[in-house]
Amino acid sequence: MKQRLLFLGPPGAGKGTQAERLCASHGLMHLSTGDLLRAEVAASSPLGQEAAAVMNRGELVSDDLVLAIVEKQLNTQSGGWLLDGFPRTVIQAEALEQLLEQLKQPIQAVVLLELNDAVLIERLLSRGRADDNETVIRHRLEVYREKTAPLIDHYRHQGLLETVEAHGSIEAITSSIEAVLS
Ligand code: B4P
Repeated sequence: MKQRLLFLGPPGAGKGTQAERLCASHGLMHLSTGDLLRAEVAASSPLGQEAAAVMNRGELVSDDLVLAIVEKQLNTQSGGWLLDGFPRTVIQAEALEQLLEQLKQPIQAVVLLELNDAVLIERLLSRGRADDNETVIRHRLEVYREKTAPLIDHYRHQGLLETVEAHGSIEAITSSIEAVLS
């Protein structure tokens, strides 16, 4: 299976859920910018205090802050990895490409998890995280369309994009992802 991967998709598509399963069974490092930011928030670090308010409004944390976190993690990694929820803007994608060029570790595939808004909203409301109320969720979907969705064409043009329908059981979706990455 391919070893250097990105997961792209709207909030609630199941990026975190699928990334955890795939990394556990294929020995990849799971790098979730959402999880890393939530850990900073839980630790009440200066970075976490800055990120908490932004995340609870459904906005994106600044590119500089997220890039610093990712760079630190990738610099210490020699095996395969899966970036979950990063990049989320064209600026983050371009910075990532530069970093990976230096590390001589190009991306091998980008998996886009696709799901309609009604199911996304239903899933997030039942997850019930601090940033999961309906007003904030709708705003996160708008931010996704405006800032993250342009990355779909960006990676399609590079011939890296694989699209997976993210509706159905968790196990069936994992199998579909493994099939496009084999
Ligand atoms: P993330 O932590 O990345 O989370 P997400 O996009 O909301 O959810 P994900 O798609 O991972 O869904 P999950 O598996 O949990 O982002 C949170 C915030 O962090 C952002 O809004 C932003 O503020 C900040 N952030 C993160 N990265 C950033 C970056 N690069 N730049 C700037 N800001 C950044 O699944 C959702 C729910 O569905 C779960 O309850 C799950 O159990 C359920 N589920 C999953 N698959 C299912 C299935 N097949 N059937 C039924 N339920 C399912």
